[in-house]
Amino acid sequence: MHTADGPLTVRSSSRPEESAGGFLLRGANLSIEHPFGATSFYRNGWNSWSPTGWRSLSDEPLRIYDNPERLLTADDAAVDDPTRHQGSVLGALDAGAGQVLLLGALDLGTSLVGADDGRMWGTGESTGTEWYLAIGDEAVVFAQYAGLVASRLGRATGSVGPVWSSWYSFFENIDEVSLGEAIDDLAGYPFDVVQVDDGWEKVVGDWTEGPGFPSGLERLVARITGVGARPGLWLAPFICLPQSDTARDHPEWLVQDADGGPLVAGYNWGTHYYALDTTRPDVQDHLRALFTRLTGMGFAYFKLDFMYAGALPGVRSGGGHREEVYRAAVELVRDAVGPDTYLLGCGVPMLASVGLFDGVRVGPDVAPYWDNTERRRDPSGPGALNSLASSVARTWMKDWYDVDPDVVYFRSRRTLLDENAGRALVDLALITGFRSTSDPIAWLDADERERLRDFLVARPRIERTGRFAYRIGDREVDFAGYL
Ligand code: 9PG
Repeated sequence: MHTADGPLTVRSSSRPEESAGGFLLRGANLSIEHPFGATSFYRNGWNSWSPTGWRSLSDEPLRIYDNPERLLTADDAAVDDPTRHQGSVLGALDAGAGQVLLLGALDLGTSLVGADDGRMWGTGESTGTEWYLAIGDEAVVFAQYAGLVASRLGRATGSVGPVWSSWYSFFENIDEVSLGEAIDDLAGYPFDVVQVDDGWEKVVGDWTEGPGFPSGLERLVARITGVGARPGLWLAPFICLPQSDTARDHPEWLVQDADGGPLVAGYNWGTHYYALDTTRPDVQDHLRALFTRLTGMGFAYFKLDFMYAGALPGVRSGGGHREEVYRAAVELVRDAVGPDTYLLGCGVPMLASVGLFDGVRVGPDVAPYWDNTERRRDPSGPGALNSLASSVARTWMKDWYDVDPDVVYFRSRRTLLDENAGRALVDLALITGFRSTSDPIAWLDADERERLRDFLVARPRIERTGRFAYRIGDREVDFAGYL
């Protein structure tokens, strides 16, 4: 291959075959000598929260530093390498003049793409791993890669309008009284879905109502349909906390580690947590019954969280590659909820979720503050900047699923975000088309309520004009200015 800067030399065990504006290659190890020097590298993280974006090869690699617990939760800890610019599934080099060189895996399985100032490499799990390699206009090349993957793994077809979620205002502090009031206040606002987030359940892993919901989920469903919205619910169905009945009553349900103990799948809620072995028929029965019950109650939207735990390396009773195991488990959920229920994936492995989820979170949690020095070395941590930085670098994934950049804020109370930062989040939601907020109407003044209404119905013309630059209606917005 030739570029304006000189030739590209590709080393692989197979002959490149021309396809889709680039080349198809096979192999466990690919190496490409490139002439671009210490240019920028596009790093893709493994799951929704994993560090993703462009970083100069002369800077420190984009990754999670000094925090093994977060590394396990928010990236592919098993293959982390602090010494290299390397990411999951695909990577790209800035070739100058709007052009990129992209290498991306087309198969499931652990594949890594990395680069230094002379070489880009891909490592796959087997000699049969298929890759796409292309050079050209950035948007075109990413779209060609996305299209090839979607042609293999499919595209879920559900669609959703504006979503109100309880998380970014109330967090786990929800009960039927306070949440019920916030729901009632949404009447007259054109929300498609009202999604109840973490805090409704007894404990993560035991998916029945906690003490704050004595009237039951059915009452909550009625309250939501009463304001003209579809009911949505958060769950993390593939994990359970050590203190859950699920973990205590069914230790045999848990994925094991190499020492024969339950595998620690990650950390949150001030504890470690475990993963369910979804290859077990009894776990499958449990999942089927859970989602049949919740769908039967009237939930039409599920935010399925911490899903990567279903794809972690570990000892499971059944066979199959961990990503195949994950897909089978999500397909089981899909079968139980039916084709018309919207599935939003969060904390999901990005590639392995293609074709299964209608929408996917593409960045870390947003927060009502911009940045936080403690987070400088943890780009997966909550914050508006971290969330925006990953999400704006993953808009090309729209060919795989709806791209959820997380909620926007209109409130001026209980937030440290200034107007500029608030505008950036709103613009990001407008370009992805996924609109959500957690602002309770009661927290908004008249002007903020008006801006929320405008946002919920806005359909501006969107045109991408650069890596991070867009025309939104008649405004020019370059997100590079925020990064
Ligand atoms: C509920 C929340 C919200 C939120 C989700 C998720 O990397 N981490 O350790 C990590 C922990 C929690 C987290 C995200 C990342 O939040 O993204 O929207 O639903 O769970 O508990």
